Amino acid sequence: MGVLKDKFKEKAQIAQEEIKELLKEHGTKVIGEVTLAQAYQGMRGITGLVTETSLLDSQEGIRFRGYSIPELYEKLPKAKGGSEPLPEGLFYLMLIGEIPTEEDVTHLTEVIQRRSHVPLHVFKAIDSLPLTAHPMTMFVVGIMALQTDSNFAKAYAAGVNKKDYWDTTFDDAYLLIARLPHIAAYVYRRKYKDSVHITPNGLMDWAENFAHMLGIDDPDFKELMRMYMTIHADHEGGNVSAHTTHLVGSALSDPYLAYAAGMNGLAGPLHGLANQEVIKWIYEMQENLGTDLPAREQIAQYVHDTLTAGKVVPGYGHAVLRKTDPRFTAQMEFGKKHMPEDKLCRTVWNVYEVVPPILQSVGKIKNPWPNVDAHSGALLVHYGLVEYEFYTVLFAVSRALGVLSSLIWDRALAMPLERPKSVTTESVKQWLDGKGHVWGD
Ligand code: HAX
Repeated sequence: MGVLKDKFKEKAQIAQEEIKELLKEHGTKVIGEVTLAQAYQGMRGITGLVTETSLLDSQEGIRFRGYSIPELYEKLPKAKGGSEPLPEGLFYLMLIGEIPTEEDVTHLTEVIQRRSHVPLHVFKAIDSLPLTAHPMTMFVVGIMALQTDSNFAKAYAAGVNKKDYWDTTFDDAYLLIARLPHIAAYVYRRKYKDSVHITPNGLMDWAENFAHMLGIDDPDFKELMRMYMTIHADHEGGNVSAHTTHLVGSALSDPYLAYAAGMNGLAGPLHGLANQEVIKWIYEMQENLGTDLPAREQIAQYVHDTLTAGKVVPGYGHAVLRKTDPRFTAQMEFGKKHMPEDKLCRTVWNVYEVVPPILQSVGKIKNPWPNVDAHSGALLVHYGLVEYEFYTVLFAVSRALGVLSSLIWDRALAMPLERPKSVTTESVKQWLDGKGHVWGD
């Protein structure tokens, strides 16, 4: 761990100085204004956060430290014989801000493997839940049980200097990332495979070992896991999972508490749970229409029925994006390469042709295009991972890379307690009547 930590420390010291200067010179510059509508409507479009790891462009999609998804494919190291980027490399990039060499990534993989042992009480905590519990509930309970190992919490209790908060945050983040695949695989095998668990293989890379522990050793599935773990890792700072992790972390809650909180947000159907909702929606459509390859006209009718029933079309729309999500495109390309005749994938591609014009015609929907969740389930089903309630757990394991590298940066940059101002409707009415107000002039 030492090499990466030293490199991070060096980068963080430079960034601390730069930001200090930047704020000294430009700290009073205005970067936006806030309307009353924004305060009531989910704060869309308000710029009020700094997240170093990635930046989302509404037209182009996500860039990780300046690199788009196609650029990551070109530049990040791959497994031997593989063509998908290794997620460890993305973690390095988000943390350090530079594309790692193959040697850097191999080192990172080895360090992660050495730290992947999960204490027994974590499994016992998961086992105490009924089998009917949602996999995300089991997963988050596992993370909370692991919190007993927090180095940050111990260091804080011992009175560590605030300048060193980042150090144990770094250690906790690393340990969490190393252990999450085992916890997630344990949840999967407990719930769906009669608790027949698979021992981790210390010679595999992070995503490969995860696939192995899930029980799917097909080399193409391992490639899918490398891709999946890479593209789901981060989506700048305002989305619910990233923002929650940052917010809870800002109270100096340790990385386990902060990440668990973020993953509770990911478990919402408007966020990460949408990946299970998409596949559920397609299965219901197939059942309703009595075919596993519905025609475009049938899909169109089903979409209209969904909207008429007052429900959302899962996997479509986004709070920031206004074009097809490049993470959807990456998955579609994977599908076209590995399973061009797969009926479920073909249905996803037909849905992609049918849904956008219908959503556009509704008028109020700002983004009619697919997001990351519209495709992932169909690829997973192809390799036998059919238990769709588990899909958000996969997302959560990947998301750890982004939100935890951000949390390390939060600590290194001494980001303070987050505490925006709120108002009441009564105070708004008084302000509008010119009778005084509770916020600035
Ligand atoms: N189907 C039907 N209606 C939709 C819609 C969709 N896919 N997307 C947006 N709308 C509706 C909204 O519900 C809203 O309706 P009301 O005014 O009646 O409340 C209206 O269109 C305007 O919404 P918007 O401004 O376009 O979108 P928001 O920023 O409010 O919400 C969401 C963004 C992602 C939550 C939204 O598009 C949605 O619910 N999509 C379906 C669920 C989904 O796929 N979520 C995953 C998003 C990506 C992600 O975080 N992955 O983890």
